Amino acid sequence: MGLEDSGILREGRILILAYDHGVEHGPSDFDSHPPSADPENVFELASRDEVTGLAVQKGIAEKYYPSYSDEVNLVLKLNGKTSLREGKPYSALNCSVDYAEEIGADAIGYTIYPGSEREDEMFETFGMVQERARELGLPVLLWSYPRGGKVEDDTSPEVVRYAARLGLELGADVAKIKHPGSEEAARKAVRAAGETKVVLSGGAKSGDEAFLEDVKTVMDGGFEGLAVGRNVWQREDPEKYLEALGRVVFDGEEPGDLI
Ligand code: FBP
Repeated sequence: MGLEDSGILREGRILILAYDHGVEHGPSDFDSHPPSADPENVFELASRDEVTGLAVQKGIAEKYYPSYSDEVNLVLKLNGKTSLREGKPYSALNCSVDYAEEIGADAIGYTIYPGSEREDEMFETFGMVQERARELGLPVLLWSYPRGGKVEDDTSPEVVRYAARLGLELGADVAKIKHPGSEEAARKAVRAAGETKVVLSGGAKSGDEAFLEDVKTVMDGGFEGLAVGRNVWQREDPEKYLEALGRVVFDGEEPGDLI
């Protein structure tokens, strides 16, 4: 199955809702907008037309995806880490590609922290995951997050460009990377990624218009879209915000009057 067959790439665009934060940050991420703590509400959001995929860990997929399999394209996140641990950046596999396929995943998601002293282990595991995903025909989405080691600023244009290139080199269909700060830097990251598609990682919630502006900048720089969590489901009216995001991502509209 290719990215387009999976539905995750639509009209050349990607708008994934990320919802693995219960693992990565813990439930406190849901406190500012309590309805977001209920996965059902997020599956409802992911059922909207603007959304091309929902990225969750396997426990959430097992319990909620069966009721939404017709409306939602599932990106199963295969690894993760909590904010409770200390030590070098590392994200451990907790779900196999085979199991992801069994529960109906349309694609798999995987995080690496290039630069970490544990980079070797993460590359090794990702290599096996990527190959198995190819055998099963599942598209591969890589959360490419340089961190640790020599990485001082994970949003510097050069570090982000490197992250994009790693997506291509390591065999991802989509590389999810940070905002490199400008349209020109976005363009360079896209060029570095070659045939691999590039999407923006959302980050902590910012202003309504400010985030739309960020998205517009990278779209103008050639990104295919975004994979975003807090900047959608932490908002008071996530439906309305998704509609605005959809107009920037799919229709190339200017953020000015959308919110
Ligand atoms: P956000 O849009 O909320 O930043 O989500 C993107 C994401 O990659 C999530 O999939 C993940 O839970 C989170 O960011 C991890 O963020 P970090 O590694 O910076 O804590």
